Amino acid sequence: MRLLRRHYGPLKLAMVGVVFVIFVFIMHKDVGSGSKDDPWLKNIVERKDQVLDMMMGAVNNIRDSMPKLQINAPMQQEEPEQKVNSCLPGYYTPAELKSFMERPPQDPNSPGADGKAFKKDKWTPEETKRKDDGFTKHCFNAYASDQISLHRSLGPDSRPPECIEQKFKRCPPLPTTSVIIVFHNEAWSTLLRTVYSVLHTSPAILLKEVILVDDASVDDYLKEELDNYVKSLQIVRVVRQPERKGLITARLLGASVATGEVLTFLDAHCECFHGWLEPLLSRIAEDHTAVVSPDITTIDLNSFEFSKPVQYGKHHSRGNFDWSLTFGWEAIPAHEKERRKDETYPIKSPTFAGGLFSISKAYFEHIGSYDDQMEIWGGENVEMSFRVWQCGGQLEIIPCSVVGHVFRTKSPHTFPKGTQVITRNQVRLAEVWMDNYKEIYYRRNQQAAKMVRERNYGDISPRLKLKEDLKCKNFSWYLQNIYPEMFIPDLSPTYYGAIKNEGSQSCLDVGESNHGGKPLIMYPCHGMGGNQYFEYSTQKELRHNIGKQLCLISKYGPGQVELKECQYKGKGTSVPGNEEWEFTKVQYGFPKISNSPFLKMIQKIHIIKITFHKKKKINSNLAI
Ligand SMILES: *[C@@H]1O[C@H](CO)[C@@H](O)[C@H](O)[C@H]1NC(C)=O
Ligand SMILES: [Mn+2]
Repeated sequence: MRLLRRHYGPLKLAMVGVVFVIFVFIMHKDVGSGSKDDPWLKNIVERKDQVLDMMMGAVNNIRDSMPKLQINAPMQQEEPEQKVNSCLPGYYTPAELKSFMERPPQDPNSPGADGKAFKKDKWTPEETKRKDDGFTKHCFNAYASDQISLHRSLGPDSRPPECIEQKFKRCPPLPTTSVIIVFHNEAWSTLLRTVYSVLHTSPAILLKEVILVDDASVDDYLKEELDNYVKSLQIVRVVRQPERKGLITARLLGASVATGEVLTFLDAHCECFHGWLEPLLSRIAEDHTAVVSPDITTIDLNSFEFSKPVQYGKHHSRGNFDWSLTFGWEAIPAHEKERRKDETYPIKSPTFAGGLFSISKAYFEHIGSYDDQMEIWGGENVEMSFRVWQCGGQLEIIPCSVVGHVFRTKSPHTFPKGTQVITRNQVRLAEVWMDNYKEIYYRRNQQAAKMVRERNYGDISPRLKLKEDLKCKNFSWYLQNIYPEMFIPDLSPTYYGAIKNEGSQSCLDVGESNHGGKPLIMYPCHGMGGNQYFEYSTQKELRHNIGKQLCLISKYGPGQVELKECQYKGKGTSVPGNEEWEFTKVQYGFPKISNSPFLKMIQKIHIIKITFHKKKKINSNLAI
């Protein structure tokens, strides 16, 4: 923040004042001695500029030659709102970092105590019904959550020793934070346990406030009852979005009222582990462009068991994306493992999940917060990932910071305008941040391609302006420098689209979550791309390459075609015979439905019999 703003300390002002008096004096002399038609007049103007330059030069000179301590003091006096950061040498003591609220003593045999699983042997029909209702409404076991204390402890600190022993420098001081929690129809117990968990684990000197942002919940208990309840918690307050607008606008609302130096976003069903906050804030104190996520661990959606961190040998993940612009996790590569000497080192991540993270409030605003024309949810995390990296920031996971989250297998929430808002959000991000690489995405998502053809994704000019103002780097820089492990499909494949069997009117489909190894299926053609997307590459392979480079391979005989990782990986590798496909017969006479290349491929490939290339002439039952 300090780097972004110019400061005019009292010292500097005094200098300006002194020099200005001298300046006025000279000016007086000049004007007094000259007459209107005197050539002096021109000279005075020139001289005025000279004096101004001298004056500014002198001030800057003095400023630059001063020892740093003398410069720092006036800068701090200037911002009376910030607490006077005395910045003593050394490290914060545990006493200084005492949490905002002490956890009440816990009965070790109470349900879910110490982060253990909730267990229950006998269920009355009424309890079973409550449990089922909870699942229907929240897609997690709200009944179990309701039985567990809102204050439950998570047991002893089981993080790696270097995390437990990590000390935090007093200088620069750790920034304060506002914790922002967006909720929509959240269960009472998960929401309040999240809040208490923050209050019980966050140092009082760092926790400015907890802001609960209601994205137009309908349940009564989340209205007045909640307002009244949080009053007793002093630093907790509720702000409301009257209309359901989704996560993005709700977060922007929370950020707009936040007064902490750092914004920390959490979901409404989290529990924070020992010492989760300090490492996040410490990293931002060190580098204000760091956008940092905790290591997110699982709170089981059935039992509410908290998966505790392990001391040694944790295999970390980082965020990635595929060419359908879906976020995912992957193991961190060897070079990143080597860079990290111990667990206190951050993990650089090409993308982030975007649910739980901290960012300097000033930097959040500087870097364009969120695209406020994105709707509801989806794509905003990938957008922010590309933007942060391309515009000079850092996206990192801090393993010493551990926060649990209830991961659900499906969303309990409705999309008021349907799930195409996700596609629309993705198109907006592709148009702004991906340059020509956006075509790779559009080929794989026909709904997106249609939206682009119809220019039906809103105005992106404010985001393009932001990109220009911040002098952000291009997507090819991002791919080369931030995510060199990412494969880049053909920018212009020979053909692409679906492979259709004209007879059965069905399409070749990789089936659900086929990452290679499973046989393919025939399925009604949906024309959306996705699982029915194939590319005929310049090497004559048939590639299904959204998340990985997968190729159609034949077993050199009758039988189903399979999907495997492509053998051809560029220089020094070649396409094996059973991955090479050739058109042998193109049948004409089908009605031309459209000129779009998508349909062209259907017309060309579906009506041909695909047989093996020269090496082994065996028919393959590709489109049966
Ligand atoms: C992207 O930026 C790099 C420099 O970072 C530059 O060399 C390259 O030409 C740019 N590419 C495009 C397509 O503009
Ligand atoms: Mn969540």
